[in-house]
Amino acid sequence: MFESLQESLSSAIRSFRGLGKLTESNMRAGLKLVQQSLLEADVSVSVVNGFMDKVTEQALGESVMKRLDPTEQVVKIVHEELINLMGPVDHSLHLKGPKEVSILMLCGLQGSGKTTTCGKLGQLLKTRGLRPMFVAADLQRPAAIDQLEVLGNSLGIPVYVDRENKDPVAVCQAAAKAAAVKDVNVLILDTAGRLHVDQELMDQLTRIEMKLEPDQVYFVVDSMTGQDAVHSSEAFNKALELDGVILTKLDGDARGGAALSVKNVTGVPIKFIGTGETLDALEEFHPDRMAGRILGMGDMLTFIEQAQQKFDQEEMAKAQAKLEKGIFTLDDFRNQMGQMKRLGSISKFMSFIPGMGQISKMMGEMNVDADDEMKRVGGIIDSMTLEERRDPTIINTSRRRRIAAGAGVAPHQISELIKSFLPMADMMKSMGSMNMRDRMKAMQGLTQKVQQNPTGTIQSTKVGTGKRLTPKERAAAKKDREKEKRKRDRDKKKK
Ligand SMILES: Nc1nc2c(ncn2[C@@H]2O[C@H](COP(=O)(O)OP(=O)(O)OP(=O)(O)O)[C@@H](O)[C@H]2O)c(=O)[nH]1
Ligand SMILES: [Mg+2]
Repeated sequence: MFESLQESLSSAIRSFRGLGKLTESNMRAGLKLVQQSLLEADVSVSVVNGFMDKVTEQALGESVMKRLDPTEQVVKIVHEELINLMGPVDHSLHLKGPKEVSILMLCGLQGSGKTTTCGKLGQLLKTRGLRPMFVAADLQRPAAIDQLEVLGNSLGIPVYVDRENKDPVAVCQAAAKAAAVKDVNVLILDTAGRLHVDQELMDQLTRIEMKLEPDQVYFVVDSMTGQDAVHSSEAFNKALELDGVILTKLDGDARGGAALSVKNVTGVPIKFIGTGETLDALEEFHPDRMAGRILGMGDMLTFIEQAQQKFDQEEMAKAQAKLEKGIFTLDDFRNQMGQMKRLGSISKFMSFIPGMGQISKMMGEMNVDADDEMKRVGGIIDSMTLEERRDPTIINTSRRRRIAAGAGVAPHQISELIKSFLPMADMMKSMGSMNMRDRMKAMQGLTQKVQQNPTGTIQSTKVGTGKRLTPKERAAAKKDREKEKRKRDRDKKKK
């Protein structure tokens, strides 16, 4: 999401970091880069100007320049102003009590994602224990009704359809009557779209709004259309009282202009974002998390929330109990990877983890696929014996060769896996006994490390373990390594 904006903003921030001491003139130069990034991301010019005025005023203030860490302060100011720009957002759907019928009305231009979003909202309401019904109020195309019916069938949500009626207002009114009888407590109106904002469409929507008095009216808009999305939101907000914007297709390569401008230009906040074609790809929009994502700080909270929904709670509790006892083996690692898979693509979820955005991009450039990598690692662990998984330090050359043959990889890849696993295991173990606050702090420390050195593997801070190799063990390890190298050279020659 917003990769190019993320990239250009991080490079603007790096330019501050490279400066050593900040002066007014190089601060201004750095801020100019921030401004450019926003303009390139298609944020509307007036929004950028207002934003930069606020940021500049604070950044050049005495309190910032005098601090030991002015760059961090600038990042903090930009972060806070981004949050102010997009928020605040009230996520409540403002539904009536469960015994009454509430109405959500979706409107938007053609192809913006209204019908898909109906499905996503329907599913969300169901998981909240409500009983939604879709209303086919798009009578422009007969296929629109079919699309909604298919959607309703797949979700087990009833659909109110009247193919004879040509007046969407009458259809909605009849649906509201039917809802009372049908044991339904939320109606979701799927209205018709047009290619452009036109008077006829607006009149139709205003009539529906007047007659049905929906509890919430949402404008569904395609984020890929950039500033046009902002203009159409403005036009719809003039005709209807919009309660929120739902910004779709953020999984594509939208530049961010719409997400950053809508609230400021229209006064209507973005309430939800669509992040994919599947019906679970709807997220509440949190300006603070989005600002964090844009600044490459990752979005741990969304990650944790989605993880909590999808992870097997029992497995997680078992893993946690083990961690508290200071146990984290390759088996546990393998299990966690299995849990991660439930979240879908690993690559997608890497973008949520602080500092990982850049790494996943680099992996992409090097043609390394995170999902393939996970499969490979899984294969290696599968080829180990139980004993080896519990204590990988017992893996010597012959064991390594056996595992490599089993997993179909080169022996040095086993060593690499173990080398990166051990510090991670240390970290996991030390976090196991922490409370949530300390854990977040540890995560933050890790984030900073990754940001300073995004390509490096995670380095564990050395702590005395009391265990040292004896000279004899060291010599044996060295011999092992040399033997391994000779074998590799031989293999290479053979090829
Ligand atoms: N990638 C992605 N695609 C989406 C998202 N939301 C909707 N789409 C796709 O956008 C296309 C149009 O979606 P619809 O829901 O039919 O749009 P609509 O606004 O109902 O269109 P009309 O009824 O023709 O006005 C479909 O191919 C959807 O799968 C999203 O968040 N991400
Ligand atoms: Mg539709």
